[in-house]
Amino acid sequence: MGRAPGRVNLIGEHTDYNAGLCLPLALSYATTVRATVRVDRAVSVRSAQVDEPWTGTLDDVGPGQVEGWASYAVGVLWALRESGWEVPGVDLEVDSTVPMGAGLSSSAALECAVAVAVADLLDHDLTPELRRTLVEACRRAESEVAGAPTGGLDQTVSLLASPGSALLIDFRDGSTRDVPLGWDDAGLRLLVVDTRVSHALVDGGYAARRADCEAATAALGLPSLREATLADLDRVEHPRERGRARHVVTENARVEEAVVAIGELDWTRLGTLMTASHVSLRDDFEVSCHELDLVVDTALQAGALGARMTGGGFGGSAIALVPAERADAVARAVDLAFVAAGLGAVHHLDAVPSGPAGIVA
Ligand code: GAF
Repeated sequence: MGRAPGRVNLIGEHTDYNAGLCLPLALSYATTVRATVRVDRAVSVRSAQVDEPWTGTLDDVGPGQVEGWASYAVGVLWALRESGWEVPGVDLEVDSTVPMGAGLSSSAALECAVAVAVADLLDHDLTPELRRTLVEACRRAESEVAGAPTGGLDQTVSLLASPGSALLIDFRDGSTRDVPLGWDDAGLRLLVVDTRVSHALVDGGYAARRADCEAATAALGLPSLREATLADLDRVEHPRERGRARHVVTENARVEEAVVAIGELDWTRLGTLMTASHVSLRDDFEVSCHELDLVVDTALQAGALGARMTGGGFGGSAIALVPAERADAVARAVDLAFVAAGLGAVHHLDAVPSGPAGIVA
């Protein structure tokens, strides 16, 4: 059975499709996929969570051919075939503890669990090189079949994470490095608050942000925003595009600083950088929302060292770095703030830095 984790991004948001830096970690919440080979070319996908089974054949799967949640699963079969694999007809049985629509990468967890399950069926060893092939197949499934033009962060961490570490990903050259997280020893925990406001990356907001970044890159005449400096930004005439670019440039710098802070066990500094990232996403990139801002502000008032939205935004989850003895108080303060604001109840989860996708019994 294939198993792949969801993720939170500690810092480095909306930088992946700008050849930038990200620092996500895999969660203990994961999706499993049992793949059974068929003798014909039929494909079926069933989920314990979603009552919408999909059936078809390998030939029915491709860009523009499948809609809904199953497109993320069967899109991987298409992408693996595109990369030259002889994928047989399969029955896929999906089960998951990754909350859907919470910005915790349930889609990538599904794709990566399908990918490792199929790799196992075909007797491929999960070598580091094969894992990178699977990252690319899952990314193609999501953008070309499911129609969500995402940047690769989620699939990369789901397939390449290490337990106890965040994964520094440099999207300029695709390189990755483990960044061990020692906050347990300092008595800290990373809390996740799912606002239960659903977001969908196939909606226009994400694609519009990408388009703004591309326009700013073109205005600067650079290969990507990774090459841009703050001083360059005056040359981006459109204020909205300038704000998007400012977020990306400052966010890359914050990721570099965060890696240093983690290495120096400077958790106060890490918290400050996380909060600055949220402000930049809220004001310059405009992907936060009232509920995410409320979680962040409330968590900070209740004693968090830092807090920010995580993932694509427009709803989903926020994270907060908190002293363990303040964790309950922070969670209760958020609950009360939501009641006071007349909003629905949030879900509280824990971010335990976990291992990557693999095969389980
Ligand atoms: C979503 C996307 F899927 C990622 O590729 C990334 O762009 C993220 O939003 C924002 O950092 O999770």
